Amino acid sequence: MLKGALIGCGFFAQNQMHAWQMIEGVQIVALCDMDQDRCDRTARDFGVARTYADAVQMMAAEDLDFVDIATTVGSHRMLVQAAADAGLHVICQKPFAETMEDARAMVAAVEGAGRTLMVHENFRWQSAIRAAIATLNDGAIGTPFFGRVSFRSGYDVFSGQPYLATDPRFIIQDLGIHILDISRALFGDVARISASTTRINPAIKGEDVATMMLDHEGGVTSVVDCSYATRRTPETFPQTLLEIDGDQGTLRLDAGYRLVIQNAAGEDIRDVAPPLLPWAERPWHNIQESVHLIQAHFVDCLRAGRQPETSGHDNLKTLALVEAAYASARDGSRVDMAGW
Ligand code: NAD
Ligand code: 89V
Repeated sequence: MLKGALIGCGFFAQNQMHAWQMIEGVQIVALCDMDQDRCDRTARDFGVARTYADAVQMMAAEDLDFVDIATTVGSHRMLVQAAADAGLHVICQKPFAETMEDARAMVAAVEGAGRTLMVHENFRWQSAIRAAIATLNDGAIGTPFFGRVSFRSGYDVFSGQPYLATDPRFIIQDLGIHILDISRALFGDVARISASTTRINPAIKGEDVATMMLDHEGGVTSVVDCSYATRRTPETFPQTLLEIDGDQGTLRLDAGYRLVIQNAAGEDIRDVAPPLLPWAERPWHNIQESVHLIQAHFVDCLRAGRQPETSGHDNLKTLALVEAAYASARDGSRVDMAGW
């Protein structure tokens, strides 16, 4: 039995607790949150016996294999370092770090302790995105040369996650990070990026629209476009839509989880909608299912002693794109990723 502890019992951690309960051979034996009420409520809801206000005390007192860090980004470096010092494996929520320096330090700390570090970068684990990746890798449209990876919505994310309205960085750091990571999962690593951003919603501090252009090392050009200022019907939150051109066909992931493949064989339309897990709620069920899939992957990797697909090391490349996109939006440059 793998024994874990959850740190941070807030808005999103409830999904993580539901998902841990679905995975055989794993038990969350302790919870930690500085907010006693949240911690107690989560302990009651999920039948966890022991709670702590201090993560370092918890790691010292409990016999753990891993910690699941579900706090917001400001606390990640301290908590990951403490977990490495305690010799524990780590799964940590995105955004992994606020700076590349923090991210590299965390990767080095866990690697130095000989443990596994995975970033909870779950969007590439959504079943519709997995279906698109598999179709592309099967060669159904030949060699891709263009991709559009698009997330446009008017959904009110601020009521569930109020901190998103007050952070000077919003859409690239919170949501764009997922969409950039999907582009990497589809088309590989990136040689250059440029970005422009704007803020439409006057009630928030950061940017809520970002349009980015990526030159991938393998030759694909992708456009990654994100907006939380888009009033559309039907509202597609939280779907990522795709349009990919290859030298032998096209692939689209349309609204409603409809995967459309056109090639010399004709047109193939597949329903790739995620299942509605018993504890999930529309429209979040897409994200909620990916939480189960990514946590199951973490456990598989621990058991097999292999690196997770979205390891801390891998996530440095996604984080570098976030930083480079902000730099490009600030000064109008096209950023060469070689230096990052
Ligand atoms: P939240 O503010 O609701 O919850 C965070 C909790 O962590 C709070 O209860 C807080 O008291 C606790 N906390 C903070 N620092 C702590 C510390 N040092 N020790 C113990 N407890 C501490 O935040 P949230 O909306 O649940 O977001 C958490 C993280 O999850 C964020 O990084 C966010 O970006 C991410 N998130 C990811 C997804 C996804 O799909 N991957 C979706 C939503 C949120
Ligand atoms: O996944 C996230 O980090 C969320 C959301 C999808 C709502 O942007 O903040």
